[in-house]
Amino acid sequence: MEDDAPQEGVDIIRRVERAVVVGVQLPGRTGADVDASLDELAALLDTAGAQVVERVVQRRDAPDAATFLGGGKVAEIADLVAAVGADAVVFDDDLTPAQQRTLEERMHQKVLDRTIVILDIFAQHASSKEGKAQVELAQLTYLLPRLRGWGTALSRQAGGRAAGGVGIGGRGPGETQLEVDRRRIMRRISKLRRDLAGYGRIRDTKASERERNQVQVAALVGYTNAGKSSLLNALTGADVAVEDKLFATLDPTVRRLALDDGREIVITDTVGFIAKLPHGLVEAFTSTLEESTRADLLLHVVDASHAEAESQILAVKDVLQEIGADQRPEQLVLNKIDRADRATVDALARRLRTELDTEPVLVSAVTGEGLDELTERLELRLPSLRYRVSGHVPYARQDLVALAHRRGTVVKEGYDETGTTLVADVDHDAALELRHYLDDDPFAEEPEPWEAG
Ligand SMILES: Nc1nc2c(ncn2[C@@H]2O[C@H](COP(=O)(O)OP(=O)(O)OP(=O)(O)O)[C@@H](O)[C@H]2O)c(=O)[nH]1
Ligand SMILES: [Mg+2]
Repeated sequence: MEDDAPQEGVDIIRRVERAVVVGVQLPGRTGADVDASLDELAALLDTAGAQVVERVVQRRDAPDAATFLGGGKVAEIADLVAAVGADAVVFDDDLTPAQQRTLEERMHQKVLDRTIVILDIFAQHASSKEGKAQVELAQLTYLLPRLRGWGTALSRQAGGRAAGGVGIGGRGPGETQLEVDRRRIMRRISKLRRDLAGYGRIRDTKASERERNQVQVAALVGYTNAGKSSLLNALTGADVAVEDKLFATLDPTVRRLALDDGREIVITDTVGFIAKLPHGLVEAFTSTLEESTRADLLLHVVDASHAEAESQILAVKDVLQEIGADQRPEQLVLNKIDRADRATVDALARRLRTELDTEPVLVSAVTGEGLDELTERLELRLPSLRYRVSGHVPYARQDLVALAHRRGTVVKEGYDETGTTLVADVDHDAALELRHYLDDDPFAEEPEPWEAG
């Protein structure tokens, strides 16, 4: 029973106000790379409600196995933390549980890494039941190997009542508190995995309904804050919350869009990606992200006004590969062109053309510039012969058989006394014209196209 209790996320960052951030410049990374990544960490902390008071960068050939940084640097940061009155040290790279523990001992202050910051933002923004379960799963997976260092206060908070109410008879003979906590958290993790599998099945059902109705899906994907939700709103008149914050959207939204050729398609908006996206989060959000692996077209939205636009594109491609969506057809959309100067955007588009062999569309979700071109591109890139129809066309309407040949692929054709039996793959409009002679109405579950228009 207790495992069903509603859970609150671990709010580590909300109790951090002033952070010192630490980056390491490893071979192959420039100082500018590290700076850009620290800028992003600062934005993440800001979104999470904490402020960066000091930055430290160390150049190293490799991270130190025990303390990530060198011993001298660790002592220096400990002094700095005391001097500026910081209440946490946040590393831009992931620390192992042992490194984290050692660093906390040496610096006498809370030590966090990028992953826990991202997890915390997700915890603050999750609103649906599924989203909350996904975040909690990711948090507990992160926490489990760190129980020893962070002590029971945190583990109880993270496991909520699952890890909490151990006072009364919770502990078996000879078990340490740590073992009890670990066991309870593992039980909670199994429960969350089961729940999430259930949500996944509901999603499967909806997706296969769409497949049966032959509705095509374009999925908005991209770096966090690129303007995915803004584009969804601009294209479909949806009212998804838009914010100049990272990871504003966690719950997927699905909206219909009528194309000029009469087709109705579906556009989905989902959680954004980021460089060094914690693996546990990807795993926890698999079912949400699978929405993109199924899409007929990925609309990869890029903030063209961002100095790191290109590395963000590559980071998104990495995540797409991780979730198995890298083979989907992809359309790059350079957004926020109202904010960038034209020469910069054109240069970016040119590089993408030569380096990635792709033709980006330039848009602004705010001014509406380029949106017509984007819908045209959607028409072009969504395969149009989506309707497998079969039926019997009377001889008086042989013009329709001709139409099927002209505008589609006829798979099977036969003749009897009254007309032609036909199986064909056709586009939307041809299916509409053939409609009354078909065995099954391909539009049965869609709104009447002329009403929707
Ligand atoms: N100037 C300008 N700002 C934009 C444009 N599109 C989005 N924005 C702004 O960029 C910020 C992020 O927009 P969102 O639509 O929330 O971005 P998102 O990709 O959905 O972000 P997450 O859901 O957080 O991953 C907001 O402040 C938007 O107002 C645009 O074309 N031009
Ligand atoms: Mg969004």
